[in-house]
Amino acid sequence: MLLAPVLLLSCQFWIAHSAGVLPKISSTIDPNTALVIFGTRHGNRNPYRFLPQTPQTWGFEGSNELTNIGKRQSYGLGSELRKFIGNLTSKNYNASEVVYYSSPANRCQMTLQVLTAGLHPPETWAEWNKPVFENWSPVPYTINDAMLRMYSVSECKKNAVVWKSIDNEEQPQLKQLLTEKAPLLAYFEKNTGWNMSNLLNAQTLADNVLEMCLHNAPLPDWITAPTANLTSQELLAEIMSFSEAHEVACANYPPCRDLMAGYWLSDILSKLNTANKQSEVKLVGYSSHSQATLSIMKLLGMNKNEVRTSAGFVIEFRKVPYPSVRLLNHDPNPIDTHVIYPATLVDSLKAYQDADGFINLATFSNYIRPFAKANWKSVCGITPYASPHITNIQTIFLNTTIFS
Ligand SMILES: *[C@@H]1O[C@H](CO)[C@@H](O)[C@H](O)[C@H]1NC(C)=O
Ligand SMILES: *[C@@H]1O[C@H](CO)[C@@H](O)[C@H](O)[C@H]1NC(C)=O
Ligand SMILES: *[C@@H]1O[C@H](CO)[C@@H](O)[C@H](O)[C@H]1NC(C)=O
Ligand SMILES: *[C@@H]1O[C@H](CO)[C@@H](O)[C@H](O)[C@H]1NC(C)=O
Ligand SMILES: CC(=O)N[C@H]1CO[C@H](CO)[C@@H](O)[C@@H]1O
Repeated sequence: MLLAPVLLLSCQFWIAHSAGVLPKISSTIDPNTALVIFGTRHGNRNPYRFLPQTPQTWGFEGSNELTNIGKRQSYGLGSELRKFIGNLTSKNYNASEVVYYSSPANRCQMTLQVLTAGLHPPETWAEWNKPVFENWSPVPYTINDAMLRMYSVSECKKNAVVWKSIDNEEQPQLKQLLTEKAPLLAYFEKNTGWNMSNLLNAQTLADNVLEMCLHNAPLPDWITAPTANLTSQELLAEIMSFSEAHEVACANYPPCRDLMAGYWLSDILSKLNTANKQSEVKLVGYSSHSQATLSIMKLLGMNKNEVRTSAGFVIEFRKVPYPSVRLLNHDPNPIDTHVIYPATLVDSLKAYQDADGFINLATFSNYIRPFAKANWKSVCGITPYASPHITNIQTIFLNTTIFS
């Protein structure tokens, strides 16, 4: 029992510091920025599967659904984006100025809904029911499965190909985890009854423990008073290290990374090109999952190894003094507060940043263009006249589809 308060503290400490040292203050938008594009992973969500005996005090939304913490994170992102863009767009929703896209998954749509509530508090003519909805008005968005949730597009034959070595734990980093952490995984397996030779189960354990920490729920005895030869704090950190193992492995594996984010990347490239000509659109937003969001951040040339819930990227585009883009990260810190800050770029792009951190649009476009795949059907192996008798592949990557 003595351990519990200490562990609770370390739980909180882990949450507060899990994103590393984040800047306290967000970057300021460039005065010449004409278009802002952002992408985000959905906010905090429930695990795919609950540990036995849980949830008792949390998890009522159901498996994989957005939690209240996820709503707060996403609202925090929307509010911070509004502070960042200032009057680049009106606060009221204006259909000519802003465009939003979401994965069909409930958690992504709900993320975008609360995010736009933070971005678009209605004023004057847009107010409609002030007593009940003082600061909220509906904001529409487009659902795009292939762009933002490619991993579950059943007619994309390529999914089964690129996910196979991940689902089978054959990617080097997954194999290494299974070998190096074998005693630990055996300890998890003994206490959860879940087969830990499938690392998705270790991820699900990490997701459960994270929710327990966030909700101040009691942790199981085998974590607070471990019989394994490590302290409860060490065990907690070890469990958390399995978070999103498969999604990170995908983003590190070029065939998977490119399939998850190539079509999305082509949309961003096209938005930048349109803005460089003439466009009324000033803000574009996307709500997606970890494998696509981490993958696209890598394709955009950002140095990034994980993307937490409600975290992602921001791109500023300006035409003056010359067409150029600047890349930023956004991260929750850890729940209601959100911070937007400069991205660390890969060396080959870093060399082209000017004093403000902007890169010539032509240089940047040349860097990303090889990965941008507007024709996703062709990338997926869908031939124009093929008959649709391919639905049985759906089951092959079912295990991948339930996570994000
Ligand atoms: C927008 O904000 C900037 C900076 O705060 C200010 O200089 C500018 O006048 C504002 N523009 C409009 C149309 O309100
Ligand atoms: C909506 O945005 C467009 C394009 O910027 C602008 O012309 C129009 O005046 C805006 N509408 C309102 C009501 O602000
Ligand atoms: C216990 O310690 C031994 C020796 O340091 C180590 O090899 C083993 O992996 C540890 N067990 C667990 C469950 O971490
Ligand atoms: C766990 O899963 C692996 C691979 O699917 C299987 O070989 C092994 O027998 C399973 N272990 C148990 C205890 O069911
Ligand atoms: C390897 C593995 O865990 N396969 C599982 C995939 O999902 C189905 C149903 O959800 C399970 O029955 C399999 O065991």
